[in-house]
Amino acid sequence: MERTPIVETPEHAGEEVLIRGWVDIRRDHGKLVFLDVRDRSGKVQLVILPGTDAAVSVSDVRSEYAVEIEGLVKERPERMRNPDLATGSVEIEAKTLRVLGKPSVELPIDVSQLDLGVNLDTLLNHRTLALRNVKVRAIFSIYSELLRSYDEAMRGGGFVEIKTPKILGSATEGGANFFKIKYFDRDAFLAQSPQFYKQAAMSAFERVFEIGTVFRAEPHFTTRHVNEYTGLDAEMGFIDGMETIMAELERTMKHIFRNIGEACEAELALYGESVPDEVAIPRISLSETADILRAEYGKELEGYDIDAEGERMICEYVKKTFGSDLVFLTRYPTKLRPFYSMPSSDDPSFTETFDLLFRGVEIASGGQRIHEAEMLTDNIRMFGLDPEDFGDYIDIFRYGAPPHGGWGLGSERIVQKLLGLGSIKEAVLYPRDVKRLTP
Ligand code: AMO
Repeated sequence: MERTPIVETPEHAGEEVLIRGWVDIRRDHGKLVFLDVRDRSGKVQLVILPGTDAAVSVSDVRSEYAVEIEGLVKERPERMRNPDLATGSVEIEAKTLRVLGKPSVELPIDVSQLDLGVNLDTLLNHRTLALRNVKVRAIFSIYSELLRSYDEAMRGGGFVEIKTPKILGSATEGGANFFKIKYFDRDAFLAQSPQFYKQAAMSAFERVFEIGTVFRAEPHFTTRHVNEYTGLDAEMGFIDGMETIMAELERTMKHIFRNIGEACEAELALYGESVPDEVAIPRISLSETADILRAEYGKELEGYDIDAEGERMICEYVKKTFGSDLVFLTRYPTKLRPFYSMPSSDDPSFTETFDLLFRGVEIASGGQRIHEAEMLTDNIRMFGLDPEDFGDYIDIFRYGAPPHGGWGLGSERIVQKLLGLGSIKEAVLYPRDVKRLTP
């Protein structure tokens, strides 16, 4: 008999089916045994009657056994239906039950509960098992839809997908947040962004995107940093200015949220969350932001350096004033942005750069880049760096490059804020932080 996905069992009422899945939970009622069995499509209740073949083989079956069952799909009386389950209208009367795989240890956590009720460390220590929990799985179903939608939005905009090297001969953007590794008989560095390579690829393909691993040696213990994350990057040429880039990112975010809203309704409902309303994303300059924070919250932005609290405040203000969960903050001071950022033509102490904030947290950084070799060389010097160390990078512009720019978007932060997760680590399958390298 062919396997029937559990979610389709109601279509087979009155027929025999074969299902495979994990035992979620076992309940014994006198001589009757009930099993909730789940597969990747859903969950259904099984009843095992005394005297059947299944009654013999079910004797030692417990939670998380992998099983195969043949049985009769029976309609349940109206009053006994479970409206929360797609399969709540049926029950399967098992005839045979075969154990395909079984736990050989006491399970450290009970994954059949809707809420696991364990702290973050326990959750991550038992990650592989925790992933079987319905709410934990929902995070990664949404994550999967996010990756697919980003890809779709980018291709739809004429962007070519690229993969850039993650083992580098020098630290990409300077700074101290890179990991040094042994590379045969010399040192190498793990890429802390695809920045230079995506600009190089832009100079040939005009529009490129990458979904890739980013390594950051940041010794932070925060709810929004991990040391390895997945960046959603883009770079585009022939722009009119940074507005072209923001418009493209806005289109992309709307596409992502629309898709997640449609494809992941059940997963969002488990968290009582929904995707942001589709309204225009406001653009507010850092100097306007400083005025707003001073007037509304009595907070001063020293040197326009906005901290996590300021980001939360401006998001709260934008939500109540414009009804938007997202906001672009623009024109960051030159000294707070990387050396490749394009200075604003009316005031070179500011740059044509932006951050995109979502529900209180920065999810993307981007901007227009310097595309002239001479200006870039001067800027590198101005930042106290040696142009000799950036020869390959400056070459991109020696060969002729158009006005361009792009963004780096943190995938895990999007999911964290979308579901209201306490820590970004809940949105990473196997997170890496200062202390954690396993599992
Ligand atoms: P930036 O360093 O701001 O910009 O990174 C871009 C986005 O990546 C995410 N992010 C992180 N997520 C999790 N853990 C971390 N430690 C972490 N650090 C950053 C954030 C952030 O907004 N090259 C530029 C981008 C560009 O201009 O194209 C860059 O890397 O969501």
